[in-house]
Amino acid sequence: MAGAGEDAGMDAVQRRLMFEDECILVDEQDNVVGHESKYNCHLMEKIESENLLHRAFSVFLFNSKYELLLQQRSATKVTFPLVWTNTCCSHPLYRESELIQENYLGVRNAAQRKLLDELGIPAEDVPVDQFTPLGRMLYKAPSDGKWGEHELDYLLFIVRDVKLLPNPDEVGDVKYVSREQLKDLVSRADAGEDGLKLSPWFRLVVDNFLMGWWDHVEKGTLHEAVDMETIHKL
Ligand code: DMA
Ligand code: MN
Repeated sequence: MAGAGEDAGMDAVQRRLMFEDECILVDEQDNVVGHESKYNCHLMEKIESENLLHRAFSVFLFNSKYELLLQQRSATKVTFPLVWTNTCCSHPLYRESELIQENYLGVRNAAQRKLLDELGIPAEDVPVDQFTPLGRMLYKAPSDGKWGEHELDYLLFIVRDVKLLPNPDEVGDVKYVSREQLKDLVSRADAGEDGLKLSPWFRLVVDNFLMGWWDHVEKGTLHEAVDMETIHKL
């Protein structure tokens, strides 16, 4: 099924990451149970036949005006190209620095790595201790026939003004949005406006958590919203 020939059209940068990145496999309680290539972790056929579930993170970065930074994924992404989504998403990798469970340091390190890689945000603008892990959600979402996600996703919030230099291999466009602008974007995506799509995981966060958490961002009370005990199965 997944012969190399079928991937002939895959972007070279994204292909390299598909085989270089080794994702962390977890069970539904988020215990580490192994590791597997990013490629295999995102093949729907493997996800279904081997029930592969991997660890991921989603960063929501707000500026000091409490606007949320969104990114449009590049056209060359293998999964969910061109969709609009939260600031930055990826996977902690199966390596010592990103497996550290204490205070979620592994996930924080991965988030700092990918904010630089995708958006050119210098590490000093996003110190690892400035992320607030708010919760975890488990979801499955097909991208197209072949590819998809099945993730246990750490939701990390951070409020910082940052320097940005988006990497065109990863990011098509970026913009900061107010709540009203986000609501408008969601309505337009729901109405099927041409070319405007939101990622399924961002949509789950918008529908289940985001507006309440945004209140906490504005009031400076994010710590009150933290629930790292529950794994929300959505
Ligand atoms: C994967 O993001 C993580 C989530 C929460 C969807 P991604 O496809 O952007 O990962 P990467 O940037 O590593 O390709
Ligand atoms: Mn994934």
